[in-house]
Amino acid sequence: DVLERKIRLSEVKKHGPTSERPWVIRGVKVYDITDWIQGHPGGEVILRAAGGSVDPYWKIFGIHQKQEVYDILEIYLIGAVDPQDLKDGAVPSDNIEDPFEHDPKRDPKLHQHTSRPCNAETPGEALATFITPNNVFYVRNHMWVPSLPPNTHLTIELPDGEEVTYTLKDLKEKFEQHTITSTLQCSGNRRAHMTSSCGNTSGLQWQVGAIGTATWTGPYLRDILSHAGFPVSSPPPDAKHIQFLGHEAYGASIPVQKAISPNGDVIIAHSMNHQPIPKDHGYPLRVIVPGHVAARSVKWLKSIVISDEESTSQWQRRDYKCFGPNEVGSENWETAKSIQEMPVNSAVTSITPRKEGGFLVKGWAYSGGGREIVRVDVSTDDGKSWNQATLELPEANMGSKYWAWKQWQYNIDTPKGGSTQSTSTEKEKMILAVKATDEAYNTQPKDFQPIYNARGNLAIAWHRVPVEDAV
Ligand code: MTE
Ligand code: MO
Repeated sequence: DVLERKIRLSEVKKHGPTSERPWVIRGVKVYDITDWIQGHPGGEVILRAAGGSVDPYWKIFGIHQKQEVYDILEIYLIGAVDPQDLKDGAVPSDNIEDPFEHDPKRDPKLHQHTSRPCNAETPGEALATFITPNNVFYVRNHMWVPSLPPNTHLTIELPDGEEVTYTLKDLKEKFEQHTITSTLQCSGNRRAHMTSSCGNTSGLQWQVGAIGTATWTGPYLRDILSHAGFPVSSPPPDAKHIQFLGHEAYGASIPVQKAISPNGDVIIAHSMNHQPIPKDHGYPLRVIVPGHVAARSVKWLKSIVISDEESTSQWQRRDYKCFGPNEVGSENWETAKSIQEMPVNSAVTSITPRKEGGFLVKGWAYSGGGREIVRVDVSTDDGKSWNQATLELPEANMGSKYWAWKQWQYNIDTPKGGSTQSTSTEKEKMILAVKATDEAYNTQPKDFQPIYNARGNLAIAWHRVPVEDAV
């Protein structure tokens, strides 16, 4: 019986991520995963746990809490942890690595949905400014925050398999630097609104703050690819996707056209609002794909692969796709398109009573693909009549297209004029509704039901708010 082999924790520790034969512990059993790494669906991420317990990592990925996964692992069983090293029959917790040990402290003003991994949205006040300050920029982490030295390397893998590596210094000094202002929005922004209209969606219940705008600085990806030897003006036909891999194992990809287009403005950023990118947002390097869903703007960027296929990560092949309202449990993940450019969306972020009566309403509006917001319509009777909000026109260098949101304002005068406080019945009647239109004249649907999808992605119906909810 293999379990008769007793293995000391100190011995397991020697079989860490860089050893020739990496081992992991699950419960009190020890496994040699060397031959599994190639076949592990999550790739090399499992090495993060090598030399110690895999349990805290597998807790993060619910996908592992299945018998079939445990059965696979059982193939690689080599022994049990020596009872001398156990406490109450388990590996003592001070011997178990905490995946989140390098996570930074977060600003208490962020509205946290989860802390491990950190998922936190930008508070209303911070959504009212064109540039979102770094400390309150929303955080969407699928895993832990990797701790990286300032001079990590970025590797580019060309279609023929050749690799070219750049240091951060190279990226800052060998290439022309570009600064562009771009919005990032999570595909799940406003999911909570879809849930309250339709009853049920799975995923983080974001309100209106999984969006933000920052100024990003770094070289163009196009220039780096070209320098590495990729013919950006005449790409070979089998070079179809640019895959990005993060240091903690997150991965995603974009079509090659977006990466090489002189109007794509894809940046390998080292600065966010003229500061080194904060840890939560990808320190020291992240890709910024303006106009696309933020899921493609991979943080803690480790490598870039030019490929004939999309990234094989679950974040490319599964999570960020959309389906018809009836396709619940019958989703065809193979044929559905990955979300790339974002559709038009808008939201109310604050309703403030004015001294002179009435209310000042503020919000944002954004569309993907560099399509500028051209109009925001506001109704105070749930869509029977409409007026236009005032759009703010900030001065910002967005590069070749309109990559940022627009802030808007709208004044609601007190119904029937005069009184400082509207009566409660007047307020009850007042349902504020907002919709935006982009330069392609795309606009938002009225209701969530026809765009319902079980994952709650792309929640873009009119934002409707009873004014009595004003804060
Ligand atoms: N990159 C890595 N490496 N890991 C991640 O978890 N999350 C993605 C994207 N890039 C993610 C990532 C998603 S879904 C979003 S919405 C944005 O990063 C969030 O970026 P932010 O945290 O800087 O706001
Ligand atoms: Mo996201």
